[in-house]
Amino acid sequence: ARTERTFIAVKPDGMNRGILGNIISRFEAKGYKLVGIKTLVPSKQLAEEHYSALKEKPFFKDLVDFITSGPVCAMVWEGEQVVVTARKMIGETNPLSSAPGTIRGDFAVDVGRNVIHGSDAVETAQREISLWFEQGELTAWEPTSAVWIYE
Ligand code: DAT
Ligand code: MG
Repeated sequence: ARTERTFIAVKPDGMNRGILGNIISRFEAKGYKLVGIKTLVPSKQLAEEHYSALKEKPFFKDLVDFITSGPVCAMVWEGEQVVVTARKMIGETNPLSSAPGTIRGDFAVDVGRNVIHGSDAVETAQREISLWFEQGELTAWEPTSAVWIYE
């Protein structure tokens, strides 16, 4: 379970607002391991595939337009129960419902500008990681801190 991985993406609002470093710091400080990171402006095809489960939603077009409107920082983080824990760290989908101390609770107001994406389940994470990253872009490594994070 220490090798569970999740897909995290800081959206164009988070990039433009200069909070990428703060967000990365939270996952690092928690004890999770960064195994993949890159910036890109996603293509419409990638965005539509990423959000394909939402294609019937009324906000789908706005969502795709927004995520393709600027840079995204795509990341893969690894660790014990990282999928569900990252979702807790991110907060509720609607930032006005997100608790203070969560990323959306601290940095966002509108649901359409909620700063960050995180996979909602282990299977979703595997799908999203393979959609956004090639296998060779992911780095298996053992931080020297591991013995101080896991007993
Ligand atoms: P999450 O990003 O918390 O997993 P989701 O998968 O339900 O939420 O939706 C993906 C994104 O779509 C979400 O981050 C913001 C947007 N979105 C969701 N619900 C919305 C709504 N009711 N109105 C506008 N945008 C919405
Ligand atoms: Mg989702």
